[in-house]
Amino acid sequence: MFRSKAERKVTEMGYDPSRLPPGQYLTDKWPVLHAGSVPHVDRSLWTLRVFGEVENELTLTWSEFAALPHSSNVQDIHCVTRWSKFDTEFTGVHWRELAALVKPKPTAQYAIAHAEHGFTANVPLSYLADDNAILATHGDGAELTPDHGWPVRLVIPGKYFWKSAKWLTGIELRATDQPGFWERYGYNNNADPWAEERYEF
Ligand SMILES: Nc1nc2c(c(=O)[nH]1)N[C@H]1C(S)=C(S)[C@@H](COP(=O)(O)O)O[C@H]1N2
Ligand SMILES: [Mo]
Repeated sequence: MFRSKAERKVTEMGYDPSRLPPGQYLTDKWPVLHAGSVPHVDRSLWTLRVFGEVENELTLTWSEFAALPHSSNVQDIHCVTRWSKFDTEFTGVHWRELAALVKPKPTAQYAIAHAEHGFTANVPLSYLADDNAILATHGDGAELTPDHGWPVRLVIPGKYFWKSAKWLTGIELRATDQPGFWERYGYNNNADPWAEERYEF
């Protein structure tokens, strides 16, 4: 028995329906979603600043970032607007490569992703340190397109996809939490799709 029409469709598409969080439907496309316009980023001027509760604040240029060890992972992504996409492959730089350089202080408990146009997204630092989190340059085998966050986007695994900031420009470590762009707008702070942590009201 299927819980829903959406689950039956997942099965017809050849997937285990238990991979679909409640209230979601599966798409095989990669939809584009964000507030505002796609920023025009000049990668030769792009920098990534890692700052806050760290021993060594750091600003990396694109060539410095690109020289760090890269890795890949595969994961399911879930947007709060109810689309899910399975088996998305991301390639990029894992947080551990940056952590080794900046040395987080013991007080660092939360990470705020900073992006173009002042966008922010907050998570506990443990979410950023997860094996499947990544500062991605590629998605599904191709360089990210501008609308998916080129040149670098964050991917936070297992949470609604608004936690995964596109057009990343910085990571701030903090001792205390601070709501990001969508969280200030009323989205749930934790964003677990399995618990349907969508909105605060
Ligand atoms: N900078 C920025 N990143 C963002 C957003 C945004 O508005 N600005 N929206 C988020 C939301 S709500 C989603 S669902 C995903 C969508 O990523 P995609 O367009 O690559 O599918 O980006 C997230 N990252
Ligand atoms: Mo979203």
